[in-house]
Amino acid sequence: MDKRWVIKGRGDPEIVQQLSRELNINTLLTTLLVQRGVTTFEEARSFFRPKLLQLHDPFLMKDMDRAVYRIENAIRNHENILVYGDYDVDGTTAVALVYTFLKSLYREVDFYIPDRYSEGYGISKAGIDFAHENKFSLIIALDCGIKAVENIDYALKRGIDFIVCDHHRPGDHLPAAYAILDPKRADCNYPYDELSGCGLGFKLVQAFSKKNHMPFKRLEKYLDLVVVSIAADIVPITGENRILAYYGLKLLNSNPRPAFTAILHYSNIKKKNEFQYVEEEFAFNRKLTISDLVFLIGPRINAAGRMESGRNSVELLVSTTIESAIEKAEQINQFNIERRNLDTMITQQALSQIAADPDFQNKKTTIVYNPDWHKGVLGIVASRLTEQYYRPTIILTKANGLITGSARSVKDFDIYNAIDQCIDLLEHFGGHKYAAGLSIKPENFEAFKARFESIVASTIEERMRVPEIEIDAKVRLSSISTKFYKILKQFAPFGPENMAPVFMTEGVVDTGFACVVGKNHLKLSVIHPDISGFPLAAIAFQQGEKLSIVQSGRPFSICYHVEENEWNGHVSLQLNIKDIKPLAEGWERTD
Ligand SMILES: [Mn+2]
Repeated sequence: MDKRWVIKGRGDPEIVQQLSRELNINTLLTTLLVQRGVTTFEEARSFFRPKLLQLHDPFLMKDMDRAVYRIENAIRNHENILVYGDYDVDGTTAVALVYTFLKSLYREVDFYIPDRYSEGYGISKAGIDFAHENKFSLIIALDCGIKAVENIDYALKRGIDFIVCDHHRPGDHLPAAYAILDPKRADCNYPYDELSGCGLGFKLVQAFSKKNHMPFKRLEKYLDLVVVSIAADIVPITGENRILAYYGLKLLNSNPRPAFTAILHYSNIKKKNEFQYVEEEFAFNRKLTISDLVFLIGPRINAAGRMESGRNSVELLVSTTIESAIEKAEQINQFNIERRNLDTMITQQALSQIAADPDFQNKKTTIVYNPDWHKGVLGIVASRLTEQYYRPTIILTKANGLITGSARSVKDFDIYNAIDQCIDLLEHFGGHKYAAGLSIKPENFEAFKARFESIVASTIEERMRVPEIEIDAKVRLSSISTKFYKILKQFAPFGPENMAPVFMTEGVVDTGFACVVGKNHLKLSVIHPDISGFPLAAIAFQQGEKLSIVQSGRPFSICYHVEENEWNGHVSLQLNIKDIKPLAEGWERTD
């Protein structure tokens, strides 16, 4: 598929120059810093050297004092405490964190994860009934609860108090919880509002420890859970999240809890897609990155919630010995294999449905429906089809008499808005700009399909129909040196709002040995034809079809990440090429 290359603005040249002098590094590196919002010497220092001491005081959060007081009181009065969380990665890591922390101080603590299918997202009546029957009088809700106005009233009537720790946007009314920790509350002045649900759980235990004069050191062992939640929930890796992610990764790479050792054991890290070739052929060692957590660890924790119960995930996360973790991880790995098989099968069925539609080429959307598909993997399949055809996509199945499914969008197109214009045809609908869920009565389905297609067709801009590669800077190959990379590496951890930089270089040629290796990967070595310099090794994963551009003898342009490649103990730089175009083709600029 053709991609648009879009070059980011370079930032204020005066600030770039000034920062460059102060830090004594070149303007290419300072441009990258300024693009990431780092504009002063002080900001650069904390960017390159994140410190746990820079974490905000948890008591700056609205209601934190009340939350801590209520927990202290519960312990003093021997109340039963129930830690309640969502079934996804963020929810289960949050529960594991708060549950183990409290359990290390106090016996009468248990946890509860609602069933994805029978109870659904958020605080359920079934969960409250469970608490009531088992004499819990305090529920700490993590990663959910901010909109549970009715069910928290239901709990209150049964003598159960709630502490809500949620990072979702509140509705018009807050629930009648004893304390509500949510940095997105209008009346909360906490300096950072992008924490994950598990990050909020961490702030709660940080506050409890601080008030009770427990050393911060005792909390560091929970940071692996926090970084996994940050990665899986796709929150920005900025501010406080960046500090938590930095130390969380450090812990995961040095001394992970048994659960993560076990999950990695089953995920055969050598099979990661982007490094497929390198790792199948050579032994390749490197540290875990945020994207490993997204692609290897996250799906395995999620699989339990999708296929059986999120309770399994929490039990794995809190295991204290490697033996018990391996046992549970094996089971979860089975769920993940089942999930993957379902996902592959449904994707194939969806693709053949599309192939059988003679009108598909003329449409601007992808909508596929099969009453027999498993609801738990529809979102994943929708994402896959969005990648494949690059259109607003809806995948549906039948459940409880309704046609119900998941929607995914392409960059800049607001699918929530488009579906919202069909609201009169829908039974349920929720979500945000890029992802939504909906259900429709069967008799309204045809009308919905037609209206959704016509709304998308009349509102989507031409540019949104072509995937885009955002380029941080245009550079000469001579800028890419070991010294440059040594500093670039310190921009990590990479993730949303601090992505690994993409560079573009125009007018390079191959040194003559380009070839296709492994599963359609293009291996080449690039150089500027008119400037002396060393050739740089490059690999373009799954782009074997571009061999002809490279072998044409004419200069071409590349955009790429810079990486380190370790081979036989020898470390060298390698360009990981995202796209290749003949030199004549243009690019855009977003100054
Ligand atoms: Mn969350």
